[in-house]
Amino acid sequence: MRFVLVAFLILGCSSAEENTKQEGAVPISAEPIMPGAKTGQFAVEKGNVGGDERPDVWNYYREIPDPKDPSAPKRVLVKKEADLNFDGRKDITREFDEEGTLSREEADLDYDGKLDQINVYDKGVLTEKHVYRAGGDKVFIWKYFEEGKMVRMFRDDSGDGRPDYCELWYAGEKLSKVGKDTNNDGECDYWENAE
Ligand SMILES: [Ca+2]
Ligand SMILES: [Ca+2]
Ligand SMILES: [Ca+2]
Ligand SMILES: [Ca+2]
Repeated sequence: MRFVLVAFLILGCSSAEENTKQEGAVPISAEPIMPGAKTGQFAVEKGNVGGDERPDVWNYYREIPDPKDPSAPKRVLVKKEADLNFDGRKDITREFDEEGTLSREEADLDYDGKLDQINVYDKGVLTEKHVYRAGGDKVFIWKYFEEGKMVRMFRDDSGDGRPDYCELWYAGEKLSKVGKDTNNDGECDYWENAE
């Protein structure tokens, strides 16, 4: 696991450039990656580290005009996908904001084809983490962060996909309140102070 993750990170730095040099980027027209995207607005580069013929890494770029050189538009990385265990199925997706900073990460950590975790970032700092129930397709735990520290944690113990157990934390260090959803509307409404 560590090895393939490292490979992914290294690829993130180098493969795009190398691919461009070697074979040129392959523009895509059938797969716009953002709502409302115009055909041809994005380019994708594919990398292969698995030793077979299939690509394992996909980098998606938005092309923006370069005022210094109008003939060569600049490319901004907007999304990166990778098949970490080389089974042909993508396991991790990372999206980047306009500054090129990580904004969202979706991962299938056990490679069963089902999402296990979503991380949301604001300017590269973690703000939300959603953990899916093992083998299922519903979120089990929601964590919310402020300045990188957990301040709220919600959990779905009943398995209906909505929180029924809640915790409030002081700056990720001290549990402050524990809540329950007593009327089954997906929001905690009965709270006790934590000791
Ligand atoms: Ca895979
Ligand atoms: Ca999974
Ligand atoms: Ca529930
Ligand atoms: Ca409730």
